[in-house]
Amino acid sequence: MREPVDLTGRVGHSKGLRGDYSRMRADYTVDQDYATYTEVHQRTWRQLYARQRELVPGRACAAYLKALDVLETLDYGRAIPRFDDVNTKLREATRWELAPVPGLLPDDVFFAHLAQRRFPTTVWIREPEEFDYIVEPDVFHDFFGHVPMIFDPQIADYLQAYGEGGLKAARLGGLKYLARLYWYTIEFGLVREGGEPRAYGAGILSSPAELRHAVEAEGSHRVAFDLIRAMQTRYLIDDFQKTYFVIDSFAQLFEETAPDFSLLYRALERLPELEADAHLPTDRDAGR
Ligand code: HBI
Ligand code: FE
Repeated sequence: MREPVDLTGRVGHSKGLRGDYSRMRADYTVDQDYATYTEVHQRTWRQLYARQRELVPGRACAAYLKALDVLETLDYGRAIPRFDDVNTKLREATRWELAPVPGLLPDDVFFAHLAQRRFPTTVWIREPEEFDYIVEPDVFHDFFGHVPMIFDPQIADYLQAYGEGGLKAARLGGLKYLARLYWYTIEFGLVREGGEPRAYGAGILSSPAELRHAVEAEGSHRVAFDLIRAMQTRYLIDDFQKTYFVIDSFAQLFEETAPDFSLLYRALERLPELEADAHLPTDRDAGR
């Protein structure tokens, strides 16, 4: 049994956040109190799942679809998943587990969990009137968007390395660069498969409209992944992304982000920040 993440609770962290942080443990985890899900919550899950499940073939990457097949042996689409059931499969696949949390965590807490191969996963689900859009990640965003990707060994190792790097970045003043890297890969990343862009980012995979916009729309700005370019580029949290970075493989992502980032942060301090919709002559177009 790994020692629990030893982090002092933050006073005031949860101000304005949606979840119930009042009963969380020192490491910000809570119990998934399955009995608290109502029939309305379960119906919301089934409807969100059914709609998105139709859209992912031909748009999500192969690793995602392969993991969804495994998860659907747990009747994944029929009801809000039980952490224990999914953790049994996930541990088997990549030695990761999901940690039930009330919602967004402070960066350093989030990184500490990732560094120990634990993915903080929100326990609450959106209300029916939020069916098409929520600001904070809910159980559908996490379980439908993130969880299948953690079944891929390369992504699993990248996420752990990202967590370790995050703890270091916090000390080196590199947090905002690392947050952009997370955003343009784990949340909104595309990977090229058979010459075509396919989604591996959870924010794309869990959104019906953005899945089409990112993967198929003619006008979307898709550029070949470039670590510095991604870390320089601001991102939008309440609209489709203006730029999508396309990797050739998860191995490429893992290898390009393996080196120590300390020197990178110092170089980035001297480079201009780029707007989300910037188009540079050096951008290698990653087409349709
Ligand atoms: N907390 N629960 C949760 N889930 C996230 O995806 C998350 C987070 N805290 C911070 C965060 N993501 C991003 O700022 C990362 O860049 C660290
Ligand atoms: Fe997310």
